[in-house]
Amino acid sequence: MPTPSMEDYIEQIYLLIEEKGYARVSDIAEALNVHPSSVTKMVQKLDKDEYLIYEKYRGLILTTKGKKIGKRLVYRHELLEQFMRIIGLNEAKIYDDVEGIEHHLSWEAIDRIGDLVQFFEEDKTRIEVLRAIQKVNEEQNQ
Ligand SMILES: [Mn+2]
Repeated sequence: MPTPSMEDYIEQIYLLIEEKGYARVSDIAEALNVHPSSVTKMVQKLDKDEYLIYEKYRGLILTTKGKKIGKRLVYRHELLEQFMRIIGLNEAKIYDDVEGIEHHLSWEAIDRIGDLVQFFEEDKTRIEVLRAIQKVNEEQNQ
């Protein structure tokens, strides 16, 4: 099982490859706001654990195992953003809150949140009902 930090790297590498076709150490460093030497170190560890293949001058590619987990990590992040949006969290807080919790939920919890997101998406009036409750609660808190 990858650690939270390994998950962040695999997730970003997967996204970069999806968006640009490749993931350079400098791009990963920028995306994760870390020093390139930290990226090199982590990439070597991910290579050793068979999530990717890293060749110093040729760049890196995800293995089948790396792609599979990368895809799930990106899905998890997007699902949690969708969940935060549904529950009415302020847009400015969504990214950081998802980054804060995503590594600490079980896959079972992710699946159940998936059910809940589906419940709201299938009938948008459900979101309106939730907003009405929130409006009342907010007024009471003032
Ligand atoms: Mn994330």
